[in-house]
Amino acid sequence: MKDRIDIIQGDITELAVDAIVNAANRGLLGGGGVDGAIHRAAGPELLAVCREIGGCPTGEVRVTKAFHLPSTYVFHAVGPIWQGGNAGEPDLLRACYRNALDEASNRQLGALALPAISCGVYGYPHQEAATIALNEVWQWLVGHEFPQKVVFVLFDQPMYELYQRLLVEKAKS
Ligand code: AR6
Repeated sequence: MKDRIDIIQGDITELAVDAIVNAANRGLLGGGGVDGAIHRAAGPELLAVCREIGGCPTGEVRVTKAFHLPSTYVFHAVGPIWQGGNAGEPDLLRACYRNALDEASNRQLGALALPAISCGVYGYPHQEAATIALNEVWQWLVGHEFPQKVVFVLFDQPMYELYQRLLVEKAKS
């Protein structure tokens, strides 16, 4: 599976892939972090269609076009806010990844790019979140042809190195 997973450091808004995933909030009306960057780069048309959608529960995903972004779609995933770990956060984070992968699979997409959902403002511990992300993607790819490739896009170097290390460990196990 390792050959179907890429880990890069960078800005997800610059990727010309089939779909990028946004770490959104339940209102779907933009915000800071990767959400803010995606809305700025996509343009006001994105906010208009998000407003029509009218929100999204935690753990679920809503799909829009990507407008001025170089990708084709934006999958808006709402990650859990970290509250100490006993409020269902792991299941909700797993659901985000699975629902995004399911949308990519249904559309038979080539490449899906994922940020570190919940690892910024939402405060999810990085190692736990990265382990969930890699496990869910790995498991999905074992059982599905699509998406053909998953690209984890990490904004900063420590997060990039964490994902690299965990993927090497996963590939050995
Ligand atoms: N490309 C890739 N990753 C990025 C980018 C980028 N351009 N910008 C930031 N990151 P966050 P969350 C990383 O806070 O924790 C927003 O206000 C960042 O370094 O964007 O799920 C929303 O509107 C971090 O590792 O998302 C919600 O209200 C990761 O993306 C709330 O924040 C996620 O950080 C969602 O919080």
